[in-house]
Amino acid sequence: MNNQYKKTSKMISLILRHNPGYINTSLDENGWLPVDELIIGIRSKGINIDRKILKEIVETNNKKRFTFSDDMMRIRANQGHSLEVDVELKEVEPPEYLFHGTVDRFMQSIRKDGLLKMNRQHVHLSKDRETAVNVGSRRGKPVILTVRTGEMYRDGFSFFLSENGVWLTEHIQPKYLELK
Ligand code: HQG
Repeated sequence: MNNQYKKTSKMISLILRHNPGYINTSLDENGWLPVDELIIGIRSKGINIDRKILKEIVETNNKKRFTFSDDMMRIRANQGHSLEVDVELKEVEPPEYLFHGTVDRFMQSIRKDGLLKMNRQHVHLSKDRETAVNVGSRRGKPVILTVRTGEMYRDGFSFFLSENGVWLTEHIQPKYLELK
């Protein structure tokens, strides 16, 4: 993806996950925004975009962050919201272990309170270590936590798998973390 597309993609993440007010609009309760409104809003920020470019950005997005409705009239982010929207996540039985990437400076608090969703709607987990390394690396030297998700599921906790393969849950108590 070229730099201009990357910049536009970040703006779309901001609008569809956190702040549609940035382009004076709002999402519906399921997180959808009319495609035309998004295009007009992005253009108002001086960025060149049309349906074809938007489709290309959605298709080439490295994490498949966005989805069009079947009729291509609306668009939403698959996960990662801080806004309270219901993206109709599928509840799924998780594998025995999932991973979370963080950094050492948060570990004292994580040992005490477990993993919290902080500003987002869920705690984010990945099925492979490599993804967790990338997530943690956004903040510094990554610390990778292994979560006993199978045990959590058997204890009655719910897990969701987003359209783009991110595992989500409400909270992870410290007792489910493999801590040395
Ligand atoms: C930490 C990106 C202190 C947590 C990524 C994380 C991911 C605690 C931060 C997605 C804590 C929250 C999500 C506690 C958790 N005390 N710190 N008790 N519990 N934390 O960004 O998982 O590019 O909301 O470890 O790739 O880092 O946006 O979550 O460091 O998939 O699509 O609090 O965002 O994807 O940070 O990242 P975030 P995350 P996108």
